[in-house]
Amino acid sequence: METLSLDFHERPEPEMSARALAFYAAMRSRRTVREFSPRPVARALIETALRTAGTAPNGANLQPWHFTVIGDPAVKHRIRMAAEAEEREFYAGKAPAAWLEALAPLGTDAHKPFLETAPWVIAVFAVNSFVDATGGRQQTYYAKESTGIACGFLIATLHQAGLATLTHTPSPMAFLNEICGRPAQEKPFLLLVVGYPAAGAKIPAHAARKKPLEDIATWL
Ligand code: IYR
Repeated sequence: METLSLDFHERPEPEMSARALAFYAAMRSRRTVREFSPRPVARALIETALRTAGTAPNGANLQPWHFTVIGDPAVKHRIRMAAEAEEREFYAGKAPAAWLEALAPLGTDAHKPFLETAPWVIAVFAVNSFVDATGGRQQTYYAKESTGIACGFLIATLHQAGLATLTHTPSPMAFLNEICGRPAQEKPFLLLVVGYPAAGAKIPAHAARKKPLEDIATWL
């Protein structure tokens, strides 16, 4: 195995605490936004956020993710139409009553105008296998987990940059393979809507309530 020296930068403990607290404070202010402004966002910002996503820990370092970044209004329109068709079925009866009840405090429905309003929509795919340099098919490992972590990095970076995001998961999402031209081995994972919030955008109060530490962690 070829090795490299680890570039580890040790910090004094007070600095460690201060940095952790500062990052927590920054992330705590993140909110999922559903009302977007059409204001453009520079492509370079999205590129940096995607490079960050690409640093996520993942199975066997096969980096089993693909991001299709959609800025073309015609493609965004197709995605909106396909997503709304799925969502209409979901809200009109496909979803179990308990699920709809859980969603009620968020006030969501089948209308997804943000898929056209926001400047960028990123379709994220978890890659289950790919064709390697020798032309053989290479299986990946933990594609979903890896892609989930990469999405966390992506969302955190975009928030840190000062942008709003919405993680959107119309179900099923197979239409994304066709629209984005991705092979069947790449499973649609989520749509990330990126942009500035609309002026005066509101969020459901419910979404701002985060569980206290005692409710999400135990110590042994
Ligand atoms: N995909 C639907 C429903 C939905 C599901 C969950 I779980 C949410 O947190 C929010 C919405 C929609 O986008 O409306």
